[in-house]
Amino acid sequence: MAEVVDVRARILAANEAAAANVRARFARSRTLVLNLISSPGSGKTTLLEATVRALAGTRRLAVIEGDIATERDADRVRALGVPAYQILTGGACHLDARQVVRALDEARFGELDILFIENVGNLICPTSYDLGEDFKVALLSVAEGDDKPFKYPAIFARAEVTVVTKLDLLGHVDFDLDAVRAQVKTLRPGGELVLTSCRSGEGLPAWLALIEARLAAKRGTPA
Ligand SMILES: Nc1nc2c(ncn2[C@@H]2O[C@H](COP(=O)(O)OP(=O)(O)OP(=O)(O)O)[C@@H](O)[C@H]2O)c(=O)[nH]1
Ligand SMILES: [Mg+2]
Repeated sequence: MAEVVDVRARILAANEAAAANVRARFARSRTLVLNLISSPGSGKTTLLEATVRALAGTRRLAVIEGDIATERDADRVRALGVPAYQILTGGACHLDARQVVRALDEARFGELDILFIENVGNLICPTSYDLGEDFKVALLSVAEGDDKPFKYPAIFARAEVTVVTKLDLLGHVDFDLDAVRAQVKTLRPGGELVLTSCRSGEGLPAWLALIEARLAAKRGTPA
């Protein structure tokens, strides 16, 4: 048991060192880095597609995709003319910062305003791994149930921003938005909650404004 704890501590220490490397690179360039985390199918890539469509004309963007298999998500982003690097974890249920360092070294994105990292679809494992991001974004679709923040508290406590997705489906499922609001507020007082639908476009202006405000804050310029 002591050995298991030791190995886990060493893995996390190596991850922390790599995360510090990522953070230092992007502190110099004042690039905003987001780490998107949710269960499979909550709409991470769809939100990224909408986001890069809106921002690519004015911002230098790149995306790192994490999946256990296939280049599908990276291909969806590339189809929009934005560079994307696909990390294949070969079965691992989360990205770690060493993979992000390797991806950055290989991808050579050049100067960026915003880097989006889409983690492997999983609400649990990615939570413990700092990737050197400025902040984590937890996504929760209305089809997943309104009890999820309290059932998976760690991610909703660590994410500065929670995005509720697929709002257009609200009439078809039992999902109490106020209950989710209350749970997120308990787990992350002061955290931000954004309600979106990529189908109707609802909430996307608020999401984009949040990103621009964070970028301005990182650069010390007015939003
Ligand atoms: N109705 C509706 N469907 C959506 C919305 N956003 C995403 N979807 C659908 O949800 C499914 C999964 O979306 P993805 O964006 O691939 O989800 P993901 O979180 O990236 O999935 P993984 O990468 O596999 O974890 C797709 O069929 C999308 O079309 C939305 O706002 N409304
Ligand atoms: Mg995806």
